[in-house]
Amino acid sequence: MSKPGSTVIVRPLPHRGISRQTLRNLWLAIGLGIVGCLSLTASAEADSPPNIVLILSDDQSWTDYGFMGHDQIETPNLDRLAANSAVFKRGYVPTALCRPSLATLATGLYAHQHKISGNDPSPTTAKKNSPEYKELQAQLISQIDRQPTLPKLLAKKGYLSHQSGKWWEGSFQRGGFTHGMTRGFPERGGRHGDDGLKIGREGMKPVFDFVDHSIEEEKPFFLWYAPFLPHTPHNPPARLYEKYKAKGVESDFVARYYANCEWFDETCGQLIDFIDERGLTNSTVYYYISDNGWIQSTDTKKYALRSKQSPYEGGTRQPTMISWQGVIEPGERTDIVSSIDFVPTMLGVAGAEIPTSLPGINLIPVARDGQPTGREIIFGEGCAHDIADIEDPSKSLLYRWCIRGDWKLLLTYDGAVNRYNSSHPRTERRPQLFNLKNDPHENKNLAKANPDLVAELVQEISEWYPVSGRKVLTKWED
Ligand SMILES: [Ca+2]
Repeated sequence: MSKPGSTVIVRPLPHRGISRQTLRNLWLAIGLGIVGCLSLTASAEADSPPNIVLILSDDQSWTDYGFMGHDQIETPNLDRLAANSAVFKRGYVPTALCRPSLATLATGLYAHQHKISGNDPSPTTAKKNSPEYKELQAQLISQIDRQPTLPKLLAKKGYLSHQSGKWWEGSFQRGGFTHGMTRGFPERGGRHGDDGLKIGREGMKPVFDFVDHSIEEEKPFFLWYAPFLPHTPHNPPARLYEKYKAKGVESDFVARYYANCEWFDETCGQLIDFIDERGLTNSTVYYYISDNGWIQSTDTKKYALRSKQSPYEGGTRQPTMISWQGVIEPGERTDIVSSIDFVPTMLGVAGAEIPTSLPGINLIPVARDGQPTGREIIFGEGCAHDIADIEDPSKSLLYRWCIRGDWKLLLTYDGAVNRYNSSHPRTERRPQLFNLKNDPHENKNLAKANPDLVAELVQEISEWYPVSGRKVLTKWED
């Protein structure tokens, strides 16, 4: 946002008692750069940076939205958000599993860095519910204490922050939230959210009360809105289930999942409308993503292969939206982005320093007006649901992948799986190379025909970070 030259310090007025139109015009002026030759360090110097709302879906495939072209699932509220957003249809999460994916959003780090690489300590290392196992659970949560999480960093800029929905790292305070719903491990039901999981499914009051509290306190706020939706249980209101049956969805399991997607969308609409009714739309930045994919099995409650937990697109691809009315020009962006960008982007929004140790980038310039990101490649990794060694994620390493342009290379490792073996058949141990433009569902492995490209991308993955002690095939072998 800033250019060389004389600096004008822009100080948006406190939230209460200002004209919304004034604020809107101010951000509009900043966004469009129509303030002549004067430079602006708007958020960096602002007394009151914008509010931040993370809307985090849980277990939803990249295809399953109206704005992504689904022909049956209705998501009118997220479609409305998309119409007001920079939409990155080629967004990704680096891991396709709830807990590591959420930890990445909280820390801005990859799983091998924050070390919360799976959902649970492996029950093969200590019997579940034994004192030894509880000790491992506590050890895993303690990883979050070592990280300067986004709520902690935003607190330094005067933000209040609220956790609702999914949260695995103990109580909300452990993540640095000032307010929240989850009591967390070792409390009963504290594995992944306890009371937090009521949000959306049982109303929005805790979030709305927190927003009003922040207005009262005249402080900017950060909302972690991560409802347990469309995640199982797929128990939607009957009106929604019947709607999808009436549309001709044959499988009851699929109809329930589709209905849960719309149920989730309804709660997003309630949140967006509430913020608008409070006059905060133009002083609020929205970031939208899902933590991992889900492809509903047609004849069981479970997910199909190549979705949740998987390094294929059905697990990792996630449309990503950033909305900041008056600043960000809505429209599609073709850049490939990753959820590792969430933390640096929001630190930039808040005018906070972005630690150079973070692997992601601030997406506001590309979101605002399409400036190139300068990044040509993104990376991801998949570790087992059950963590074999809390201090050494490589013991559970199953996959690493990268995407450069239209090409994706996927490498398969021999880390310990423990439970969920059926989610990781690993029937192809050789490199897998896909052209995502021609083959978005990764049906045709082109590795054999393109050895040079495979070697180049293997080199990129090796340089991302070294792995030792794991077997991996990096060349095609007949
Ligand atoms: Ca999930």
